[in-house]
Amino acid sequence: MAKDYVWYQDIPFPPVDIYPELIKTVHEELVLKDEDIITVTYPKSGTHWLIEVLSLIHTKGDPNWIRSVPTYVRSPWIDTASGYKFKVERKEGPPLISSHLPIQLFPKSFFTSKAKMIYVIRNPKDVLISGYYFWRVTNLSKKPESLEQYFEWFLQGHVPYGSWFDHVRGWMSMREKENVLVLSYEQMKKDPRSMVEKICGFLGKALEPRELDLVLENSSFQAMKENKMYNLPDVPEELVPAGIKITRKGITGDWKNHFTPAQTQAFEETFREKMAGLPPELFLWD
Ligand code: PPS
Repeated sequence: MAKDYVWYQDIPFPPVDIYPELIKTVHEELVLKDEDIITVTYPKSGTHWLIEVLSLIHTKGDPNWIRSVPTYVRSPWIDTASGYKFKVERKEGPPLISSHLPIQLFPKSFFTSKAKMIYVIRNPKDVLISGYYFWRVTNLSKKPESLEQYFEWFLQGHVPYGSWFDHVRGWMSMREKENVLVLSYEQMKKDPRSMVEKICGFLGKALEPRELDLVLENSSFQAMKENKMYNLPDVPEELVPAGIKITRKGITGDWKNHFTPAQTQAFEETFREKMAGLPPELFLWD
């Protein structure tokens, strides 16, 4: 059955595999290492895609690892109980980790470490649509009854991991740091090769041209759709019914097929108010 949120410090979280004491422990006690490579996103912004790219950069394009180990084991979400366990018990392997936490609840140890973080930002209107289609058919979180309802929840921040506006504003304060790279979903779609090159530069990794081609080939939307280790393997059917995939459409601008003119106007007003003062070049979408 669908559940309500669990709340911690006024942020709503999906209630499966997440609980307030865990978030507190992750925030206060989890020690991140300088060699950690962290994917941070607001949900539905391209998290899995970036993890696939990072995994493939690690294997120099060889798809064996991504095809044999689930995404959430390769790059555990530290804000879930199972992911936290994978992270603290992991003895070897690449130091990839993931999180959807807002900045104020992120492990404190990060802010004095040299761990590298990549934050992916996506057009929040598309984030809203992607989230609506995911949460309404899964039993991982509070289920919206209609897009109208979810639209209201989104503007209020009553959706998993809270307000998009607060999440992005919070993390954008780190964008000039040497160990933080901000990417956009839209840029990744437009020019994935340049994005992979940028990530390699940031991580100090070099790929041969053929290896770069393999990274791109194996992280394409189609390749990811077909990768059984990517689309929530092993998650019980009562939580994620068969056939539901993270890879839904993988396009930019799907919001245009859904928003009414009144919703577009209301959304843009909220955006202007909440994101005032941030440079417009951070928000490269239409
Ligand atoms: S989650 O559940 O919060 O971790 O979801 P997340 O991975 O952040 O985002 C899911 C959306 O990313 C799209 N996606 C991709 N787009 C383009 N190319 C590739 N390779 C790719 N992989 C995943 C996915 O389809 C979801 O967006 P929507 O709009 O729902 O299709």
